[in-house]
Amino acid sequence: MAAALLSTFLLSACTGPQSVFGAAGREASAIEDLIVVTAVGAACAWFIVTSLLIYAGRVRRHRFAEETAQRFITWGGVVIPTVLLFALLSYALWSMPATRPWFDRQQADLEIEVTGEQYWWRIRYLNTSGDVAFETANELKLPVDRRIRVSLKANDVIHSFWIPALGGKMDMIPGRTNTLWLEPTRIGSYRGPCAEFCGTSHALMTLTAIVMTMEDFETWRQGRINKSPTSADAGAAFQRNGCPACHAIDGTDAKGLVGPNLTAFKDRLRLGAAANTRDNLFRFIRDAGEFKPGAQMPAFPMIPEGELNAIVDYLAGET
Ligand code: HEC
Ligand SMILES: [Cu+2]
Repeated sequence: MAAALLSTFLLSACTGPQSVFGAAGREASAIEDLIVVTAVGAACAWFIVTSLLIYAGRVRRHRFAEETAQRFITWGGVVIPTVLLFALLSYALWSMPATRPWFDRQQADLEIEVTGEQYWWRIRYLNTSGDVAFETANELKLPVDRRIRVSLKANDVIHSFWIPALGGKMDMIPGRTNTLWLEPTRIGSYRGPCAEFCGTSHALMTLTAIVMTMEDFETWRQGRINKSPTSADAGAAFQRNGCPACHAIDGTDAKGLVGPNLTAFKDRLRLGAAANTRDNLFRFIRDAGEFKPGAQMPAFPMIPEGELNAIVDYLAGET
C-alpha cells in the first residue's frame, strides 16, 4: 500500500529543481521525512478503516452482539486512533527542532539578507561584522555543507521565501526581519517561487539557488568583493540613458538602489523570469512589462536600436 502510494508520488513528477522530494538541504530532508512518515501513517489508517468497512459490509453482513460492538468501538474508535495519532504527533513534535531550527548567530558560517520586492529578490551578502559586503539579485549562490543564516525582509508588500529543495518556507513582512537556516547538502541548481501572492507578476517572481563547492563560492565571493573599477566609456550608453538612476554596477558610477544590482549580469542564468539571452535582454530593456506585467521598471521605447544594442553589449559582456 505504502509502496503504491509512494510510487504514485514519484510517478506524478514530484521531483525536480522545485521539490521537497529529493531534498538537497538539511532542513528539507527533515521536512521530507516528516511528509513520508505522516503520509504512510495516514495510508495505514485509511487501509484499516477501509478493510473494516469492507468486512462489515461484504463479509459479515449480520448483526454483531452488543458486547462485540462495544469492544469494537472501544478499540477501533478510541484506543487504536489515539495510539496512531499520538505516535504521528510525537514524531512531528520531535522533528520540529530539525525542520525549523532555532537560530544562533554564533553558528552561522555565512550571513545573507534577502529582501522581497515587487517582483524580484534583492540579495545582500554580509561580512563577519554584519555589514553589507556586496549586493546581487534573483540568484542566490551558496556554499555546500555550510550553515547559512538568511534574514528575510520585504520592501513593499508581504512576500514569502521558499526553496523547497533546501529548506522551509518563511514569510517576508515589511518592517520585520524573519530568520531562516539553510544548509545545502548537495551541489546543484534549485528553484524557489515567491510563496505569497504579491501582485500581477507574483508567479514570475522566482529565485534560483546555486549550490557550489566552498572553493568555487569563495572565488566568486572574492571576485565580487574585490571587483576592480571598469572604464567609464564601457558603460556610456547605460549611463546616458538613465539606467543608473535605479541600477548599480559595482566599480562604476552606477549606484541606483531602486532596481536589481546588475554587477556581473552576464553570469546570471535568468533575466526577469526568462533565460538570460541577448534577445531577451534587448526586449526586456525595451519593455520590461512585456516579460513581467506590472514590473516597476519603465519601458524605453524611445531608445534607438543602435543605442539599445550598445547597452545589451555592455550588460552581456559586463564582468
Ligand atoms: C525607475 C527605475 C528603473 C530604471 C530607470 C531602469 N530600471 Fe531596470 N529594473 C528596475 C526594476 C524595479 C527592475 C526589476 C523588475 C522585476 O524583475 O520585477 C529592473 C530590472 C532590470 C533588469 C533585469 C534584472 C534581473 O535580474 O532580472 C535589467 C537587465 C534592467 N533592469 C536593465 C535596465 C537598463 C538597461 C535600464 C536603462 C535603459 C534600466 N534598467 C532602467 C528599475 C529600473
Ligand atoms: Cu512576491
